Amino acid sequence: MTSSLSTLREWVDEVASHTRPNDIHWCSGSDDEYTQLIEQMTADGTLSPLNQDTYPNCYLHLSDPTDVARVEHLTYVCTDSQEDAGPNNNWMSPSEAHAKVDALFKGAMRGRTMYVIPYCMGPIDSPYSRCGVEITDSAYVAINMKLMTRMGSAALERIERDGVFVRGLHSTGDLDPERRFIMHFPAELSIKSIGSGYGGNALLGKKCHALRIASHQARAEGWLAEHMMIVGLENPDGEIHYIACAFPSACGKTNLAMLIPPHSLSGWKVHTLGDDIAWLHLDEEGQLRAINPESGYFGVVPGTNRKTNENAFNMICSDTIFTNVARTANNEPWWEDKRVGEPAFDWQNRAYDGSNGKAAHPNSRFTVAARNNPTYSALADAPEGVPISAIVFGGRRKRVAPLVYEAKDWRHGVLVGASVGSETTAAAIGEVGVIRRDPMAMKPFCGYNFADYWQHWLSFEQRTDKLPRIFHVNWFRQDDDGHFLWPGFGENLRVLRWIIDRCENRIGAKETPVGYLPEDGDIDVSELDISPEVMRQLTAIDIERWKTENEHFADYLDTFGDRVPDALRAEQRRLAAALEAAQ
Ligand code: SAT
Ligand code: MN
Repeated sequence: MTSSLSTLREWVDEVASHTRPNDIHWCSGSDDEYTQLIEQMTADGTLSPLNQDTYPNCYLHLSDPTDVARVEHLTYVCTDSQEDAGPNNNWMSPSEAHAKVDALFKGAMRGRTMYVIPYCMGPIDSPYSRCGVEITDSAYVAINMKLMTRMGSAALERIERDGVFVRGLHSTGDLDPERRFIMHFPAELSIKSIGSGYGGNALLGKKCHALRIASHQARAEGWLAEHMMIVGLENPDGEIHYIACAFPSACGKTNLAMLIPPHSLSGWKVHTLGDDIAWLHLDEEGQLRAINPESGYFGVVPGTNRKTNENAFNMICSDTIFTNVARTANNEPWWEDKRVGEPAFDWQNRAYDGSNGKAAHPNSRFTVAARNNPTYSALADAPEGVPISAIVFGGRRKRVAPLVYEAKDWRHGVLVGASVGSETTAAAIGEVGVIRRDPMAMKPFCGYNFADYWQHWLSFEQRTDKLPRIFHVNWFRQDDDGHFLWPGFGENLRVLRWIIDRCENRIGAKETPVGYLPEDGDIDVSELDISPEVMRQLTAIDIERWKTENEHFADYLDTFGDRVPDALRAEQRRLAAALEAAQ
């Protein structure tokens, strides 16, 4: 046995003797194993089959009602020095964190099966991919990991070749929020998560490994691990551009990644690479290339309908695990704004009569293999990934941020990314709808000090002259009555088309203090019921609001002290001066 596999076995033995499971199951990742786990979970009640005639191979899992989203306040980055974790993370010293959770893990798997899940993040034969092993006592985690990652024997073989893997230890514990912690140990390449069975808290390949631990590795190794979807857009001439977009959780990355072109752009084709995470590397020619480390989607269900995302709507009619949705009388899954059927039971399995709030939890989710997506790109499995033409940041903003603008250069683009603000959503526990700073949409996911992270972003400028252009979009602008000004969803392709035309130097732009904006008429709105006045509103810059925004951002930078890169501060001051001069 090679050293990495013997290290793995030793670790598994060590965990078993501490957590005391009834038995140990090494996941092979086979389809038979998946079917068997589903049968077992159906028998013990953790899953219930949905209507198998209309939703074949679809199942419903209802979580504990206190365990429905990521818990950012219980998520820690454990580095020797608190400064290295930065003000953007909760911090605990590694020794204290280990002691705290190890006490909770003691005997935690008694009476349960321990699953050992080897997985690969990224195409199995890509030099950019990285492996991990998650040990968990949750069969729900095992079946989700099968859909979300390349899991099982092939990953184990790669671990043997690589000699390294990220260790993730997970137990649902007793689900008591008082005994729930998600701990990251970047220097040890390890994660310990206890007390939650939900999504990003428990599927450790996702945010814990592919973002928090990977961002730390990426900094040391010269690449980027980002909260970005990746999509290829093919115009009627067959020219494809790949773009990577970073938006906070539940702001439409999945919808954008699989959008359906509107009628007036019906010659366009969409190729989905990923909906949540991108790993970006410079190749030998200095071109930035992206892979999606995941192989499935863990998407927000409410709001998915034939109009907003027909591809997703159809995709989740088979082979899907639903979490915390409601059910109709004939046992079909139901959610708010599904626009077909009526809820009979809510997400807590209570008869639904409208008096208990929403029928589906606002953060209810579907898990489905990416291959089920009708617009799945064949290149999603390409070891070399895809070349990125544009990076797009965005948030959910009623005001301030226009529909789209382009950064003046890479350095300014880093400022644009670092200053992203967004209204909070149901994807994390906490108040919904308040504006918070969410740099690069990585606030909950950057495994180290944001100041160092911005410096890392800035450093790419010295390494190549082929960097992609950087843009910012906002699909969520509202008028004074609270109506959305932009229709969003498939219509967003109109904006992406402008972005591609900019990348190809095919179209001019209006220079403003905040960056380049579309000239009147340059975003094609044919067949849309949207007046020139509304388009002007969507592409207008309110200098006073921007000044306030930029001042808030300067205050935010101050919270990172001396570690903030000078170049970023200089960009912030340049913007302040440009806004002043524009008055
Ligand atoms: O819960 S997850 O982190 O997996 C989903 C999300 O918040 O983006
Ligand atoms: Mn996400």
